[in-house]
Amino acid sequence: MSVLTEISENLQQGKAKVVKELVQKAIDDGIDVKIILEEGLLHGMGIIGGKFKNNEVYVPDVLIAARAMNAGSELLKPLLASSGVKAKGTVVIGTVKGDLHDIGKNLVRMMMEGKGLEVIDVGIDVSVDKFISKVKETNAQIVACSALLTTTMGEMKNIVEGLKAAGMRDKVTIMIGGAPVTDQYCKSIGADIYTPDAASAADEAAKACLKA
Ligand code: B1M
Repeated sequence: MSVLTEISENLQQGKAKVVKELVQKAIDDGIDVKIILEEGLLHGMGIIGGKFKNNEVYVPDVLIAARAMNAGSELLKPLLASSGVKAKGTVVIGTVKGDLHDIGKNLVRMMMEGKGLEVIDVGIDVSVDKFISKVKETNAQIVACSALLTTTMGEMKNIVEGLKAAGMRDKVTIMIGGAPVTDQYCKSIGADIYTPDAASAADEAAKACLKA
């Protein structure tokens, strides 16, 4: 079995220590860092994402796989930076104002990172102004908003309106999600993309960054 396949398989099993050792071995063997990232780490995370979507694995499996991915990507980060490999796009993600639920949002972040995107997590209870200023500051192509309460999902409309008022609406793709959110709601507030789960959110974000 190649070291890249071993990285992918151990990542799927959530073996952070082994993944770290294998990534170091791959680096020492002179394998290109981009190949280690794409054919080892991102490959494994992609498989976990697909299984999560199909209910073949559950939240804890994704969390431990993501921890293994982080262990491996920590070693790659400085090498990726010096070899000029850029993230495939930038996403600002957060849970909307008044809402403290972050488990789903964190999963979306991890899956997006698993697609090679740079994800800036602004946390929970995030105001419209904070979303907008972070998008401005980072030139993000995507703003991703999570809401778990029927009482807070209305904040997503305020984010759409806030971006319009700031003259930034055409420059950024607005993605929304969370248990009470629907595609119909997404259309009604003029956001761009609704996805029901973390894996599809990551797929759609990667596609949107390719188009941007
Ligand atoms: Co709260 N809570 N909660 N809660 N909580 C819910 C959401 C609720 C449905 C429970 C219930 O009554 N049955 C209910 C909401 C009712 C409603 O509005 N319709 C509720 C309530 C009422 C409340 C409080 C008001 C309770 C109170 O204090 N009286 C309070 C509100 C606090 C606040 O936010 N201001 C509250 C508090 C809390 C805790 C702090 C205790 C805790 C949150 C801890 C944390 O997140 N760190 C909590 C929890 C854990 C839940 C439940 C049990 C689980 C939520 C969760 O993490 N699910 C939840 C009931 C439930 O959902 N069964 C409930 C797992 C997670 C992986 O799923 O977040 O849906 P989810 O994410 C999914 C998708 O939705 C999607 O991808 C994820 C994975 O595939 N997704 C996106 C999420 N964001 C996305 C963004 C995207 C795309 C997809 O694009 C950008």
